[in-house]
Amino acid sequence: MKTYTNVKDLGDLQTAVKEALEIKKNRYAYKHLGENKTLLMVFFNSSLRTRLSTQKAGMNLGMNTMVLDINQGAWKLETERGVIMDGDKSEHILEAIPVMGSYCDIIGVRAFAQFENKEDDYQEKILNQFIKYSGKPVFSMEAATGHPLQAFADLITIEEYKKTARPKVVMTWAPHPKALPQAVPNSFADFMNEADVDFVITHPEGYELDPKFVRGARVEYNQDKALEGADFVYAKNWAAYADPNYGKILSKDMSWTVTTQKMALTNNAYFMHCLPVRRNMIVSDDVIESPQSIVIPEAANREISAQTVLKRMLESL
Ligand code: AN0
Ligand code: CP
Repeated sequence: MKTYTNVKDLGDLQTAVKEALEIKKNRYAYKHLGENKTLLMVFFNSSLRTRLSTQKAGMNLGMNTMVLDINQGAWKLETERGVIMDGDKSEHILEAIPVMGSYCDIIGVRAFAQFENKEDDYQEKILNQFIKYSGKPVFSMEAATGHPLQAFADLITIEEYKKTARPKVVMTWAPHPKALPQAVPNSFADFMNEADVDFVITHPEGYELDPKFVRGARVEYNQDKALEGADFVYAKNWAAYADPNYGKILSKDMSWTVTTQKMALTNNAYFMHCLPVRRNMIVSDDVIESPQSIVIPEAANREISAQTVLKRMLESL
């Protein structure tokens, strides 16, 4: 595997989930695969889970791991070509990327949508420059339009907890005080559309996601109706995608918060969220603390999704 930016990079999804579950049973089975290989993780944005789980995954495989926080101690990077660099940015990304590539064997990149220019975000301008100029395999640790390590961990979790062959999975928008990217819901939709599940998306009008990710999924504007009979409730906030409101907050309607009353509409569903989550905005204390909440095992599976991807990248070096 040379890049990991979306579901297609995994090839057959059932095979990938099977491989992940095998790795989970014996996560040190491949500890010689990464010997003398270096993983570099580059963060343009904050992280708790991705940072720790991906580093742990690399260590399980015997890799050396290095982390660079671009905004804490590195030079500020210019990303546009042709700019006269007389401002606060000391280095151009066109030098920084090949230099970073020269110190490692595999690179992970976190670069969120900036909500300044929809085209730049949806063309994955930063991630694609790493792919083009680093000379190394590159994987997304949440880029502008996707978070495929999260969605892969989510799918592994659903596979572990499902009680029926084809569970109903409902992804619901929920309110949040700040504008958040569409990366997590985009990737979750991308994976669920490929998986053997009955997938429904629910959100207020105006929050339609890019059709490239929604594809044939059912969209239901009535949250209560969508939640009926759900086996899994996947909550997430995102800012508007559609023009002219790209990156804007259109609603903070607290009637969309996932509460005990909302969960009562479901088929005793499991509650999922990628975390970090704002309690009593996205989900009530009661729901996230209930036995049906699987947010902790979901986060733990981030180590497994990362290890599966890193193993495949190491195997193709
Ligand atoms: C980010 C987001 O919504 O994309 C990261 C989630 C994994 N969340 C925040 O910035 C709070
Ligand atoms: N879910 C997730 O990616 O969390 P972090 O932002 O903490 O890495």
